[in-house]
Amino acid sequence: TFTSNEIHGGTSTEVLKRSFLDNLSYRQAKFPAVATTYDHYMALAYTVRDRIMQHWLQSASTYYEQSVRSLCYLSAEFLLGPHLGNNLVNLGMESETRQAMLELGLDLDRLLAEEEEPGLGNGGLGRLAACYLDSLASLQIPAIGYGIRYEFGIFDQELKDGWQVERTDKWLRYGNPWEVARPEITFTVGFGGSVREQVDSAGNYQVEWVPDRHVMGMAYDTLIGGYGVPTANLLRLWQAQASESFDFQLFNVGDYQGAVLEKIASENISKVLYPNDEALQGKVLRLQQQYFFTSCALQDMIRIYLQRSSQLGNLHEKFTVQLNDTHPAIGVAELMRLLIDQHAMPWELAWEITRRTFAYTNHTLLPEALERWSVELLGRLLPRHLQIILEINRRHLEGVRKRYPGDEERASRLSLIEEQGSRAVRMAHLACVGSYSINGVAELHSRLLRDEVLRDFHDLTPEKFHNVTNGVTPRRFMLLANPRLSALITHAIGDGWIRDLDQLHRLEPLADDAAFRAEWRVVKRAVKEDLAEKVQQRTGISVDPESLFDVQVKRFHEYKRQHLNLLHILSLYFQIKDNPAADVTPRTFLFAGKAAPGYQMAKLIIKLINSVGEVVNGDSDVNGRLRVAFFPDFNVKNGQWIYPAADLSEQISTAGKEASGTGNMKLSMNGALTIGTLDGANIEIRDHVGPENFFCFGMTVEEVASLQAAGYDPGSLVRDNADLSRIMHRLSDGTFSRGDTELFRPLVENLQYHDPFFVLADFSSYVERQREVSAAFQDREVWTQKSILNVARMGHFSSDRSIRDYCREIWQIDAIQPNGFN
Ligand code: 26R
Repeated sequence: TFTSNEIHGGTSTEVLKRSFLDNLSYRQAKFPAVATTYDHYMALAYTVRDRIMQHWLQSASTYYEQSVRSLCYLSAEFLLGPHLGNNLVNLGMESETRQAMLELGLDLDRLLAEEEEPGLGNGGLGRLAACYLDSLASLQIPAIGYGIRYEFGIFDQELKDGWQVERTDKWLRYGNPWEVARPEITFTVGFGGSVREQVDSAGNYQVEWVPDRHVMGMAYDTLIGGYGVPTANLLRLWQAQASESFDFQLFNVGDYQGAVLEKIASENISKVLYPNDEALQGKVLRLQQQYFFTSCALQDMIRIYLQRSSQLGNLHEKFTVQLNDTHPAIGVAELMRLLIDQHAMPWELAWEITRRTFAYTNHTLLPEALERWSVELLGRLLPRHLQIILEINRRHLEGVRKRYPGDEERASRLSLIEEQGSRAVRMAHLACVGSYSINGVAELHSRLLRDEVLRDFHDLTPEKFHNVTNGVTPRRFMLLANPRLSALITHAIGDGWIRDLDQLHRLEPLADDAAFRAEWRVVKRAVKEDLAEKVQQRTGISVDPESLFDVQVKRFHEYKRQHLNLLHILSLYFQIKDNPAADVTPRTFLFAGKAAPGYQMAKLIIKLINSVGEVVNGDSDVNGRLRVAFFPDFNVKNGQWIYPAADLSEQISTAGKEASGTGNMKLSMNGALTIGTLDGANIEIRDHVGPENFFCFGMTVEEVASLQAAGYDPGSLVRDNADLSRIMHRLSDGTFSRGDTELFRPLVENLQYHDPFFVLADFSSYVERQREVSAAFQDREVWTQKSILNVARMGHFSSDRSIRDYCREIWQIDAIQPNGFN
């Protein structure tokens, strides 16, 4: 017999079997003879969750007793990926679990495959938030992640005739064993209505916001356990629920149908993730989502604070709030409202606390992704917040005018309100004024923020500006995704690298060890075979594990230039057509990624990849030397298959456009060499791995700017380059579209006449560097050496390093060991 502690916390094979069978009976309500694989997955998930729960209870009670300073990470997206495998890795119980399942006649890998991943994010920004949660827990930093429990996450992608088709993601359909519903933690969030101003009996000026609608936010908690430590933190996601008490009773007496419809409208707020990145739509539902989760998070933070203290004057000492881009930036106005209207605080004190509470991370420089909300719309949805924003702006501009007398242009540039055209609130400006820290996500990006996009704010408050280069978690993206490589590394240098990624440097001498290089190649070969099998299953295309795996996986966007990659494929293809006996290095071009459903050009690029693939893959002159495959439905799970198998990582955005990139890090950490522009974190990756182990090409930010200024004429590049003009011609003559000369015209014309992302300008440089890649791959010993050196020198790009930077430079938060585990 086992104690309760053992049943819920033990990790021996015997106790795991017992807990698993208990959960199958008492939580999943199944007897063994009728239990499905999914039931087994659920029973195992509950078993694992209990083990993290113990850690969380210890951590939470320690945080409470010691009244620690904590981080609130506010993000509209958390792209977590499957939990089960990651939790087994972090708890260090994978092999015991595998054994326990085996003894029960079950295969752990089959159970792992059952999990429907929570895709509550679009791409980089959401996945970064998930990596940071892993590092915060692993570094034992008291933290809460706050976001939205979307019922439908990012859509599932299918391909039909080479086109992207979107399918709704019903991730909650069969239940979610990882979350704990907290109906007792529910807050009210108001919308609309009006603001009443009055003078009370004591002569005090009073403001009262009377919303015309209320929605409830209910908490759902997911535990995030650290790697190899007894610490766990919370991810608290808010679900919208109709509020019976306010609307149902008060406003809808006698109109039952209408009341139910209104209930549905309220619950729509957390229904679906907006699948657009980097292009604003200005939809009111999106602003409702942003305000909804931000208000719930701040109310929850104040509730927790008031458990230990009776007045809010020191709120900023116990909490700091990181804004993941401007999506939660309305929080600046909301905290002011809560302090002033709900807690009777004077403006000056409330402003002091607010400014010392928030810190802001910017994730994009693209003008179309900078959030602006029309004053009219914001005033209708959140009249009190608009009033507060205008007052913040009045005081802010008063300070600006005092500092720069007569400089009205500067004042209008710094204003929170854009006055040209229809008036709009600039959310990035609100975030800058209402925070104590502003940071970019890679050195180049932070410099461009300081010198260009937020230059006037830098002039005003240079001390607020920081850089924190992004990082990714080696637990998920090395240990879990690539167990073979991880075992080889651990065998060579011990397992300290998993918590301290700089220890990978110890691999450097082994790059010169022929026996180690051979083992490295055995691993790479094996993971390429695994991926080849998946590619065959998902696409029907057979690829040769011996060929160079050339991988570009990320969201589809013109600035990321998947079409530049395509132009290179076409240049190789026509080279073979000209001379079928040409000596070409066999390559498999693998693409994966989703396009925003409304982004026609991105969808056309996906179609073109598949169309080119059809022709190239079926051409007997090519004879299998080139293969083009599009792996459908790129998500965290599929990424974990792809990253380990890449030889070459394509990071080819127009310089100055990719804020950081994080896929670049995941690929390089798994031994891919990069072909990349001097953009985002590519620059720092190149500095770390050494320029001789990185294929750099293309214009610099400065060169892009001067070409732009001089007047860029892409058409002349086509005319002057025979290779390029043939490619452009063939794209529009029906060669890749079964005779249809119209299909790809929008793409071809856009490149010929506009080329806003300088694809053609970087083409020759790219093709030239790709020739070097092909040659380098022929010498496997040298290639392997470079691959090992890439991994050995990527320690800097662990999200542990990023979180340490944030803790030291921005948050001033220390690690805490849970009591009872010392
Ligand atoms: C406003 C709305 C349309 C919107 C804009 C942008 C919604 C979502 C986004 C996503 C952006 C901000 C994003 O994901 N940016 C990426 O952040 C990563 C993490 O910092 C970077 O690595 C990556 O370069 C950047 O594009």
